[in-house]
Amino acid sequence: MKIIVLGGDGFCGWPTSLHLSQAGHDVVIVDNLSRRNIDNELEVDSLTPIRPMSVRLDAWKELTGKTIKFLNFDIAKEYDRLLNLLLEYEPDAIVHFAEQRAAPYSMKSAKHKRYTVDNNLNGTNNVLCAVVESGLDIHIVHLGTMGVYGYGTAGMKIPEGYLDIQVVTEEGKVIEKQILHPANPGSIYHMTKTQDQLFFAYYNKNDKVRVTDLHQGIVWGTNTPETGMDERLTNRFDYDGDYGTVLNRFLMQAAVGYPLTVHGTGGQTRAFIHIKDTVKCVELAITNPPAKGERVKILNQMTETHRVKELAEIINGITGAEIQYLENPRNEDAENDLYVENQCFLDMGLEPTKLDKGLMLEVTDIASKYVDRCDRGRILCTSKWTQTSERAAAHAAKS
Ligand code: NAD
Ligand code: USQ
Repeated sequence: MKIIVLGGDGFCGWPTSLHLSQAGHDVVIVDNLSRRNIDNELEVDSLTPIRPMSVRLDAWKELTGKTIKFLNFDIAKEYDRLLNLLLEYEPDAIVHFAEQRAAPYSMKSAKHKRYTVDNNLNGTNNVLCAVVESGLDIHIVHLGTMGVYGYGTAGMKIPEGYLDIQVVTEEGKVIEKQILHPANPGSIYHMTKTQDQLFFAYYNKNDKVRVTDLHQGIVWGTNTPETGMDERLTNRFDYDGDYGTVLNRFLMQAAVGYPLTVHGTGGQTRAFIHIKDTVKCVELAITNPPAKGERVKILNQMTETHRVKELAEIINGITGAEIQYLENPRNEDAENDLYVENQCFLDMGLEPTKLDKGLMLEVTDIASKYVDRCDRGRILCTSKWTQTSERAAAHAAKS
């Protein structure tokens, strides 16, 4: 198949591009390198040394004989380039990773909130508009998030996108329906993903665009068989307080001797998936597309759930790392249970990679190898969900 990977330089996009290329697909990466620029803004760097795109792609060609083309442009701003690419390349599928994906970054300031909304919503709308304007029947596979649902349920499993409901009419007749699961975002970033869902539902209804939306949990791990082939192909490893995600952060903290930073009581339960399964799920989604006219296919892309505190205790048990309970910078429930339906991927043949001591040590090994690249001053999460601005404080003082 001919596949465009939007955001193919990122943590999930790079290993996915290599996995698809290795599987025999023709891959074109589009990325504006905004993630690398955000590292410059935050004065932090991936724990693993990631190479420039040309070095990555030359190494891939040298090792496998396969060519991946790279185009550097902004899908949220350069609509004509996106449309022309579709018209010239005529892809079968587009995988859309190209969004600002960190909740803490999206909550840092008004500027960061506005950037996240502008980038994510315009990017997704441009992709959909371009597919419609191209007249081509391109399958869009989008990376969404488990966070669109919120993390609580009424005791039932969170379904794959659609909720069964019963409505009672004035005459007392019970009507059964399926609706998009109510959205309950916990950050501006997560809110953009709930809006993405509405774009997909609309363009699917109006233009019959074929879309698969993958509601992914927190991705952990670093390398896949392909990125592990050579150091020049190494995947990025985010550990800082804005972009590092909880399990990789804890594993890296254990490796560098930093107390594990549990927010609040650590009672938050979240869904997880290993990066090796992310790339397999995306391939499964591409090779099992919805039919023309079928509603948006929503799949929960996760393999297990864990409580944050439980993760810290597991890592403490393996490495002896100290656990520190910190005031939670986020506005989120202190405790929640989470049950998630993920039968669709299991039915397609996914064999989940579960949390396992060996795999966790693989991550701490990587972290230990690059310990000298760690800036300990960037570990703590400093982005707060609610802030009293100087102006609000001044108004409060006046009244
Ligand atoms: P990432 O930031 O590492 O990668 C995103 C890539 O997209 C970056 O290389 C960035 O430069 C590029 N990009 C962003 N905006 C762009 C634009 N306007 N034009 C062109 N390129 C642009 O993030 P990731 O961790 O690889 O996540 C990829 C996707 O998966 C995101 O949409 C994210 O919401 C979703 N996701 C990630 C996780 C996770 O744990 N990492 C979990 C669930 C869902
Ligand atoms: N947490 C800690 N200590 C830390 C870091 C985080 O206790 O040092 C807690 C947070 O307070 C939160 C939980 O761990 O309760 C998860 O935080 P996270 O940063 O690992 O994940 P999150 O902000 O939800 O975002 C990540 C990705 C995002 C993706 C989402 C999937 O960055 O792109 O959409 O996971 S999900 O969580 O399922 O919505």
